[in-house]
Amino acid sequence: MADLILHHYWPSPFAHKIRMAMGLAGLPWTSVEIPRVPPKPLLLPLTAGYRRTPVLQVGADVYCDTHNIARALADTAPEVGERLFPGPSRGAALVLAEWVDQTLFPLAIRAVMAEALDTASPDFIQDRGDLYFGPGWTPEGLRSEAPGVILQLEAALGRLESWLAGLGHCDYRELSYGDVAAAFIAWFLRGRWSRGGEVLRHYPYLREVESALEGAGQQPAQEIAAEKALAIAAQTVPQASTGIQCPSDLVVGQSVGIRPYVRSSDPEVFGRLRALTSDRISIDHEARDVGDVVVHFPITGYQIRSVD
Ligand SMILES: N[C@@H](CCC(=O)N[C@@H](CS)C(=O)NCC(=O)O)C(=O)O
Repeated sequence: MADLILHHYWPSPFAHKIRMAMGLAGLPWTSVEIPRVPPKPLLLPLTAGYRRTPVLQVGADVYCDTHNIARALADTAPEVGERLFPGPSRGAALVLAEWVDQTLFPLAIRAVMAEALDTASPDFIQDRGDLYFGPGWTPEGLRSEAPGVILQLEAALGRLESWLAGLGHCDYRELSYGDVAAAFIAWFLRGRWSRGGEVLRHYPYLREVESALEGAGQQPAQEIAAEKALAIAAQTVPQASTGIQCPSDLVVGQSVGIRPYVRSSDPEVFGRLRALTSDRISIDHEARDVGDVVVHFPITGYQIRSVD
């Protein structure tokens, strides 16, 4: 198997989730550090314009979004899949991970950003506000909603705690990707929100999962420059198969547009459909410096349309 190259920056909570997942899976990985804000000229040729973090590159196959990346990691070998999703834990882990990202993270990012309004650079605030809250958001609105958001955040953390309390883990009897998906929120709140440490004291099961995964996967096997990662893509042939494997009107070779199904400033990404399954869409993309690559997105959380 080609090296697992993670395009990321260290403070990214979603990248932290994938670093922990690779640690739990026992997978060595290669680090490429990318900028925290656009422009990202050495990332976008690989992703057809998708700008979020992290992105996993395996040769000339490029996986966007952590849910998609987690499944790609699990598919690298049966024993890796078993470490990420032991026994029957896969369904619970993926459902919990999606709930964390769709319900808990939007509350956490609001609490963190409301506080960061006073300290972070205006450019960073504008970029992240547009990305996470969509057009029309205002700093005043974010600030005035913060107390209610924090109440919701604590209620959601309580719900997560009651899930973990059942078995001490997300599911089954060992750590799984579901625990990784819970731990990254704790890592984010503790590190980026002044009240994080105090609030987390009320959730001992979440803290236990957080400490069980502390440090997991945070040491890359090697670090390479982004230029080298592009050259690796250019020298490699994509491995992704071709075909439509679920009921759909879409056909191989047609143009499609893909963008996150949330109010945000994310650009739509375009490409020629190469493969479609019930949980992944793969497009052919060609760009200078990388040649032909295949970019993979998950289906849930993304809106796909035909643009022919
Ligand atoms: N649904 C995406 C969300 C990823 C995401 O929002 N990542 C943040 C960083 S933690 C991001 O992209 N921030 C803007 C950027 O890096 O340009 C996933 O699961 O990968």
